[in-house]
Amino acid sequence: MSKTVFILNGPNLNLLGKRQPEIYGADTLEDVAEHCRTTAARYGVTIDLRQSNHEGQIIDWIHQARDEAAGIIINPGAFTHTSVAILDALNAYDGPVLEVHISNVHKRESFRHHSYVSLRADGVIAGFGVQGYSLAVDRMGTLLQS
Ligand code: CA2
Repeated sequence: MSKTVFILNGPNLNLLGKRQPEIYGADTLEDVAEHCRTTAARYGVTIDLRQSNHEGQIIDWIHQARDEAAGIIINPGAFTHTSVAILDALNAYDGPVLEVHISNVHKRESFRHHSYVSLRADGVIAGFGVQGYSLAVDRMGTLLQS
């Protein structure tokens, strides 16, 4: 049976491709899902991409991943910088975790420089635009092969 990777997206990322293209680009989350599926197919991996504006929903999905996902790729949006609860949920997950940010958070306001999720993430990608998701899938495919 093929391995499933959850790609979890936090608040406001449903607006991807619809607002602020100068920061986040023109691709929608559906475009991102399609690119990720193309990359994942090379590794025989299935992608399950989800987005929520609600912290508790993201935590429930991380718990679900304990039984259903071989790895998690997460862009927690603004929860990156605030959520100890998401960090705690990820700490209870055994598989590889990769953190993605579309923008280069280190080039932006100082409150975006700290990430709670990075304390758990096995790798972090920032500032590669939405291509960062496909790069993370590539890395996840490699990690799941070994
Ligand atoms: O760069 C990233 O991927 C972020 O995780 C995006 C978050 C931001 O709070 C983080 O600091 C960095 C914001 C997501 C908002 O997404 C939008 C997309 C299109 C239009 C408006 C918002």
